[in-house]
Amino acid sequence: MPRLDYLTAGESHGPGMLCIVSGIPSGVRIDTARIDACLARRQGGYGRGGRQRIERDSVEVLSGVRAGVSMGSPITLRVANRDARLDDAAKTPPVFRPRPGHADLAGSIKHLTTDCRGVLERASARETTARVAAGALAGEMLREFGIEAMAFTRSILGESCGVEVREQNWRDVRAARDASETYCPDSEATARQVRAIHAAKLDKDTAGGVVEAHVFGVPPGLGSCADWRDRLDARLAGAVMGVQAIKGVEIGLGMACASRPGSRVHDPIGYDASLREGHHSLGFVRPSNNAGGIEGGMSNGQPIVVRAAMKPISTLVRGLPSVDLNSKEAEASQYERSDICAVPAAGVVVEAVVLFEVARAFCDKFAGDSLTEVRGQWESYLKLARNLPLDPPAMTLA
Ligand code: EPS
Repeated sequence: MPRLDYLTAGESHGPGMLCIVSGIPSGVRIDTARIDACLARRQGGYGRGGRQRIERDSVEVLSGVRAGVSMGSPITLRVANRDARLDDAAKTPPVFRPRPGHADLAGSIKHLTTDCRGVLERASARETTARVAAGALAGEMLREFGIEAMAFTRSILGESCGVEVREQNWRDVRAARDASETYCPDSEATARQVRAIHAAKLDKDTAGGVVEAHVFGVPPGLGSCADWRDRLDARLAGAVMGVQAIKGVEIGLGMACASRPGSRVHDPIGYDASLREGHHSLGFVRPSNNAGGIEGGMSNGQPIVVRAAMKPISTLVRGLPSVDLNSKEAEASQYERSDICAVPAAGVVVEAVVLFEVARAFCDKFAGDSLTEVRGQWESYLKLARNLPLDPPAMTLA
């Protein structure tokens, strides 16, 4: 049984984007309509460019699923590119004037060429189509255990919303997000964000922002404090930082922890016996969640909260100071059709990669070839954890 993992392949203007997901147990019902709904959401949001009017992202399942149910073998998902023209040099010409902020300069030097085309085709955020498909697939398994994620736009160009997301209101927040052009659950903040994106467009400029992901239903004990590679916060940060254009990641209170004393950072621990049986927290309650659901590299039963800062898109209509890589003369960076703002889409991508990492930690803890076996592991662990202290009592170190 391989660890839950995935690999993506595909270029922005190649025939399509692929992901191969290994380690999904057999017996998981896979609803491709739900995966397609995530893909459609990723294509949307105010500030997107012309490409999204061409594409109609939808998954084709090439392996690992039989009659809508996972088989325990690698699952291959393919999303076709309608704007496929990689081999047409007239339509996808070489790029010799690298865009500051894009992969163009570093990648072309790395590959010992002055044509940035090959590098930018793979570096393109078109690849996030495959990651959203992988995350949504992992979500199909997690929903069997009551684990769900929701991400939204917190701010764009500093235009911020102050909504507080809790276990009790997150579905309402999600509905408000889905009614917003910028995927922000506050209509006034949405209007300000739309104006800011529009102003950037008029200025031939671009806009970045902050997205925030929450995961609900995660039991305590996913991840590890024993090995830095398995710390859940480290895995989440790596996965989110691995998303194109993300420059900052926070868990819970994040950077703000550094300017508060401990008494105003650490979430008090309480116990509510009425939540012992039916709730994944096993009855432990925390009046605040500054830890973002992770302590010591492990989930603690509270919602997991991850925030990410996206830089503005590096393709500007007006260009930025650059050089021609052949002549080394100063020139404006090359313009290619692009988005003005992809922050709403970034929320969908961050939700997917966060969900995938939670699924990976879940499968590490509750390993099994079939969903039935995984469920058995999950149930027996929760039963033991609920009934602590165990009888006979676990050995303690003197
Ligand atoms: C991107 C450039 C644009 C974006 C693209 C990312 O593509 P194009 O050059 O074809 O207009 O639209 O993102 C997507 C295609 C997508 O589906 O998200 C870039 O240079 O990173």
